[in-house]
Amino acid sequence: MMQGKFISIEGTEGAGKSTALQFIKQYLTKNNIDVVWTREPGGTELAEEIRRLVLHPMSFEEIEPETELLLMFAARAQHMKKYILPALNSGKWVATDRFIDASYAYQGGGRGIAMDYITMLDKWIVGSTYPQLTLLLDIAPHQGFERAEKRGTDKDRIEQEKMDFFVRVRDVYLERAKQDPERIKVIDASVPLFAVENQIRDVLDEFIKRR
Ligand code: T5A
Repeated sequence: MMQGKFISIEGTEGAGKSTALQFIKQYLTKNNIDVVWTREPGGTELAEEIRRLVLHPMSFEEIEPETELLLMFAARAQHMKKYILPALNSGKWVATDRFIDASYAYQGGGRGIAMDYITMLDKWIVGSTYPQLTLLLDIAPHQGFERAEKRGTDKDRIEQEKMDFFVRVRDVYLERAKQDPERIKVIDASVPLFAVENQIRDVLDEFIKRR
């Protein structure tokens, strides 16, 4: 069966993922690559409902870290089977705004859930369908926050966390990049947009050469 390529984009809040995605879309389209776009949590109708539940809950009941983790993986299970795998199996490229690394960073780093539990779910739900390339947009949390503030949109439940939460999130992302430098490419997202795009272009050029 023909297999497409799988790319994920990660980063802490306000790192510029959505902005970078626009650039990546244009880059891949220019290179005649048939790519589909998606995001996590979300990507299917049901997974988007879970996203709303976890990021914008209607209830004031506090969501336990374990519940949050399992909801992320419930959404991911649906997303994998209904969207990602069929697209990859039909030879399409898939680019997702966040994926598995976010669970390690946010629920592991941010919430302090033992990594072994996350690894267990990872092996079960993601298995070998790992992105071949992950662009990690790295920025100091306070700078990301300033950018997100300027955007002026309402904060979701996770965005309302305190700064030290996002410091832990960033630490886990960077640690994972250190452990898997072949897959996770760290992009310095603190610089002006054109300089971020230059770094992304270099990584994508290299990735396309290897495909
Ligand atoms: N989550 C997700 C988990 O906890 N576990 C999981 O397993 C998964 C999958 C999802 C949330 O879910 C959590 C993580 C998240 O909290 P999300 O939709 O990914 O949320 O949204 P956020 O991370 O909140 O992303 P944001 O939309 O807030 O930020 P972006 O997309 O990183 O930033 P963007 O592109 O909107 O840029 C922010 C502002 O900065 C400007 C932009 O114009 C914009 O105004 N900007 C720049 N300014 C100057 N220089 C640059 N280089 C700039 N790049 C962008």
